[in-house]
Amino acid sequence: MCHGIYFGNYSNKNTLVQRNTVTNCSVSGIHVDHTMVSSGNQIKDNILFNNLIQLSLSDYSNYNGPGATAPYYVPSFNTVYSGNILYAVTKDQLCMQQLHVYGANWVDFGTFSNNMYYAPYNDRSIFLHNHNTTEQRTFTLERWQSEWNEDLGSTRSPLHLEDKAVTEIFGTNPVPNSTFASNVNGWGGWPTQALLTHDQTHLDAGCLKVDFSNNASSNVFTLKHNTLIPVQNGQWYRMKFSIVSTLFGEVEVGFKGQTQLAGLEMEGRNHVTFDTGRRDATFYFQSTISDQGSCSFANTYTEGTYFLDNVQLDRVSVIDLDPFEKQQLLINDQGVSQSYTLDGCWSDLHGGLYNGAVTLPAYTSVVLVKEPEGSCMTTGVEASEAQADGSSNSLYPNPVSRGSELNLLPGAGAQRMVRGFTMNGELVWEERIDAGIRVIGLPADLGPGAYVVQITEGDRRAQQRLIVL
Ligand SMILES: [Ca+2]
Ligand SMILES: [Ca+2]
Repeated sequence: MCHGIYFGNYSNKNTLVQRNTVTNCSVSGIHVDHTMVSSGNQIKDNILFNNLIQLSLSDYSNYNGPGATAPYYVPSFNTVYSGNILYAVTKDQLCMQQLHVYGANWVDFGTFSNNMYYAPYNDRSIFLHNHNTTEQRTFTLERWQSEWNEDLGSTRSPLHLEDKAVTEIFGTNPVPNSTFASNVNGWGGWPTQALLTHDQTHLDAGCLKVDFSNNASSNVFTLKHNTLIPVQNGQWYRMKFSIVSTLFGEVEVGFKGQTQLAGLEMEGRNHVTFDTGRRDATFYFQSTISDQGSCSFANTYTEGTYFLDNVQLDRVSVIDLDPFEKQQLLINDQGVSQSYTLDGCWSDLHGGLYNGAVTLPAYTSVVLVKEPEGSCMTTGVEASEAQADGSSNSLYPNPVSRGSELNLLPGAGAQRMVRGFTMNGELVWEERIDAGIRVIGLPADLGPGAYVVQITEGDRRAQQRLIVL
């Protein structure tokens, strides 16, 4: 067990753990184990970054030390957790884990406030495990706040990052009736007590509504499209969809092959949260089967209602993205302030912007998140404009206002192809430009942010970063 800071298994009272930085631990940053006499402990203002679990809580040691009395269950503790930064750098790390060892009822481990639950690659960042009942639950911060009435002043990362980038898309989306423009034909599921209806009030110009509250046949409803589509062993796929609901819940999603119908196997199994906030979910998997099958969405009758739209399953080529190119921890372990050189524009979790350098006071640390260059430019942090990546400036104005026109420098007079990618490498804009055309309109739905625009003319290709304001 590799914990950065461990509350011992004997007796801890009135202990303050404050303003520490803990990083790179193979288990937890801080492990707050409790005994039956644990009292008055506080975990405040710590920075926990890139540990497998940032903050781990348990009542495992209730069996140990003074006061230990069978059956060792304590319903609540008065431990305080406030002002901590809990930063999960990869999709497999957690912001908080709680192990509830001795009772069927959940333990209240104390008071939680003003923490930052940052998990840009997976917003299901809070995990509770009851060893007594074996129940496991995973929460977004919003659901944890709603159901536990804790952490009401706490925040989560505004970012949703992907761990891969698409370098090529093969063919067109094979999912039938994927946008539900006028009906939900071609979709069905089991058990038949679930109601599938066409809804025009959520998501994009028509979507599918699932309503499943009658569990006479099964507690779980599985939604699929009826026409089978193929996957090939060893190929990568990108599954995308939009989802929203009127309540908190989850869908288990993936691709179910015909050869997998009798069992629990599926390709690319994932869990995606739904709630009142729209999610545009994207994930990737490498198929282990060559088969025909369907995209599959399963939910329980206690979380029975959701709206679904824009279902895609594209065969793609992908590359892995390094999460440390977008997130970093700087630590000053010296007794004097120090300056650190930065590559480009970065922000701290409180919104402070740093361009080119950051200065840390003695014995402090900071978590920084990469920002588009435009963030520093438009706030005047840096006077000079950042240059495009390795190419001539072929687009202007840059930055450009959303929805306005963009000038292209004259080409050789041939037809050109313009492609726009997000900084994650996702293709969001593709347009063929006739010879001689030098002004093009930005797609109306291209939102503010940084993009890479690639212009191909014959066998020449130039690319440039474009900031949309
Ligand atoms: Ca509490
Ligand atoms: Ca639609």
